[in-house]
Order: sequence, then C-alpha cells, then structure tokens
Amino acid sequence: MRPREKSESLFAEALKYLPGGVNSPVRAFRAVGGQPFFVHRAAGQFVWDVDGNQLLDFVGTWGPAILGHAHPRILQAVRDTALHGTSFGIPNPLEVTMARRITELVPSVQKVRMCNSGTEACMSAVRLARGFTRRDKIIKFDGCYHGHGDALLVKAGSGALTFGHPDSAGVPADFAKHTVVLPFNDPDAVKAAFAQCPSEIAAVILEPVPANAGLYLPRPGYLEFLREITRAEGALLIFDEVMTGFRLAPGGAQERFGITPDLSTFGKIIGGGLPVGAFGGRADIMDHLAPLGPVYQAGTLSGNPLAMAAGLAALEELGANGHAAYARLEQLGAQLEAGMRDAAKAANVPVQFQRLGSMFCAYFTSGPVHNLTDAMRSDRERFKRFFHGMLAEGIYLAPSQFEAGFLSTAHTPADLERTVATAARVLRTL
Ligand code: HOZ
Repeated sequence: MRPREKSESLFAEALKYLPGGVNSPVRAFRAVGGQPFFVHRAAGQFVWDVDGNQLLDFVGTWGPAILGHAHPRILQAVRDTALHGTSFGIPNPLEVTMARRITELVPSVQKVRMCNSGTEACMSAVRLARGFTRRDKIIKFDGCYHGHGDALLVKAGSGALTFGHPDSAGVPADFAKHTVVLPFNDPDAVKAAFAQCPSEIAAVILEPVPANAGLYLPRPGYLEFLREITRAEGALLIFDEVMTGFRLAPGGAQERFGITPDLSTFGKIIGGGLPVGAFGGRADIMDHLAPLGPVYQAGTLSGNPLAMAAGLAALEELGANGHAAYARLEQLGAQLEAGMRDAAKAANVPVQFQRLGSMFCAYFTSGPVHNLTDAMRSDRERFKRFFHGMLAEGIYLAPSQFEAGFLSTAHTPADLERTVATAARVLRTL
C-alpha cells in the first residue's frame, strides 16, 4: 500500500469545512481509529483512493452497488438521460416505469411514492401509517436504523449506535414519546406492548433482517408473528427494505421470508448509486397521501430522471437471465461464509460470521447473535484490529462493527479466496 498522503491532506482540509470532515458520520473512521481514505474512482468490485491504492470493496457504497461500481449499463442510462435535462419538477415517464417495476417485483406494493433517501422513505411511511390509522404510537426495535427522522432516532443502529448516540440530542422527548422501543426477536415484548397500549399503536416498523447493528436474522416464525399480531391489533406492518430490498431476492426480504407487509420502504439499489428513496404498499393506505388524501409528503427532486434511469438500469440488469444474479450472489456468499468460518476456527478466534444472501457481518464473540444485546458483546477492539489488518492488505470492510458487508455480482470467487486467505492471516494476529 502506498502512504495515504493525499488522503491525509484532503482530510485535514475537510476538517476545516465539514463537521468531522465528512457528510455522514460512519465515514469518519472514528469507530475504528485512523483517518478515512478519499476515493478517486471506483469500478466493478474495486475502489481506488487518491493515493493510487486499489481496494477490494465490501461496502459497495453501503448497498447500492449490487452490480459493482460504474456498471456500464447504469452509466449509459445516466448519460443518455442527462442529455435531456437533469430535473424537471413535473412528471416524467421514467417515474411511472419505476413505480410499475417496483409493483411487479414486490407484490405487496400496489402504489409507490418516490423520494430522495431511505430516511425520507421511513419518516414518510410512519407519518402515513399514523394518518391512516389515526393512532400516534409506533413500535421499533433496538438497533434497527430507519434513517435519522426524529421519531425513529430512538435506540437506533448504524452511526447513531457506533458513536454512542442511539437517542440523538436534538430530538425533543415529546417527539420520541410515541416511539415504543423493543428488543428484536422477542414476541412476548411485542405482545406486552400491544396489551399496554390497546388501539394506540399505528405501526410496527422493522428491518426484517436488521443490518445496521452488524447483521442478525429473524428467528423462524418471528416475522409471521409480527404479521399476525399487527393484523389482529389493527396496526400496520412496515418493512424497512432500504438495504434488503432488491438484494436478498428480486422482491427483497419479504419475498425471501414469504411475508406481506402493509407498507415497505426502499432506497439504495433502485437509485443505481444516485440519491433515491421510495415507500409503497396497499393502495388504500397509499391513497391517503396528498394530493388524494390528508397526509402531506413532497419533494422537489422526487422521481428525479437521472436516479430513475440509473435505478431502472440496475433493476433490468438484475432481472437479466431470469434473475441469475441472485444465484451468483448466493454462491459467493456461501463461499465467503464457509471460508471465514474455517479461517476463524483455524485461528482459534471466536467469530460469529452471520450471512444472508449477499449481506454479512463478523462479530467477535462466542455466543450467538439474535439481537442488539448479543451484538454488543462483540469485542470491538478485536474488530478494529481486524478492520485495519484487512485494509492494510487492500481489503475494505465497513469501518464499524455495527454495519453489514455487501457482495456484488462483480466480486469473483478468486476475490473471495484472497479475502479469506488474508482474513486467516489477520485473524492469527489478533
Ligand atoms: N448504515 C448506513 C446505511 N444504512 C450507513 C450509511 C451512512 O450512514 O452513511
């Protein structure tokens, strides 16, 4: 690796003008120590920093790059579309195509509203659920992160958890008091909350596969239980599929687990790497949105033609050859999982390597991880050393224990062999 002199000097400059030198906290590397590198370009499974180092990338811009970076089909779509203008603020045909495509891929979604980020999607879905049910309270789960809307920034994961602010300053207690936070994978806690607040809970929102506190899976039957209890109690079930949507299957986690939520939120992949968000679900609920209904939600850049074109190109590519991309991602994931488990065993380091499809996480703990309490038992000092050991060998993992890793179709079996061999060496030094 070449010394990161240009990155260091850019970061020094960035610190003068950007809080913490970044535009999103996890990028600052504070959870792992050291300084972030600055990216000059990215292509396929690699990013190159401004000092000329090539890194094998398992962050994939936090999920959107499921086809790898700078995919030719996406670049072409953006170029072609940009020639006609970059934003209109009035309907364009690509929005309609995108909405139809989402409803085809995710049958629980009958109507969609496009927006500009996952945060916006989740914030708006919660408002819609409240407006539709005429109830105020929502249930969310420890460690789930649904962006940084006030009502949802309570016991939140991702950067909020990483930096010790799961309950952010600046959120008035009055705003957060309608948010009931429960442990994940605990049906009794949900039953008790409904019993305590009968007819008050508008919605249960969750990441069906929580991926903002590392990665843990719903226990068998848990999602089915949430579907049943919300239906019985007259509350809506909201799946936050910002990360899992179009990744775990063409129809996301809900397809993989066979659950039909009332509302879903999306982002990342459907923007092809451009800023995007979306929420959708049952038509009778969605029709409560303005201009049809009383729940207000809007956005100057919503349905932006460049984001729509990039996202549609990504979805077309993922759908090519009967969605063969998902079989490839599953194979790559299985290879990585088997290799990492063997490497940890050989190094005699307690690691819980958790994976579903093309998402993964390594916790440095001997106990199983089913919820945030389990995840917090991971040895974060070990994680830091592991992260830097891998980075020094040109392998870029998410710079926090509480983030998931992502595979793309651009990764190859040889990349994963190299990753596992490197991990085997690094693990022996921890
Ligand atoms: N866990 C975040 C995405 N769901 C990481 C991205 C960010 O906060 O910048």
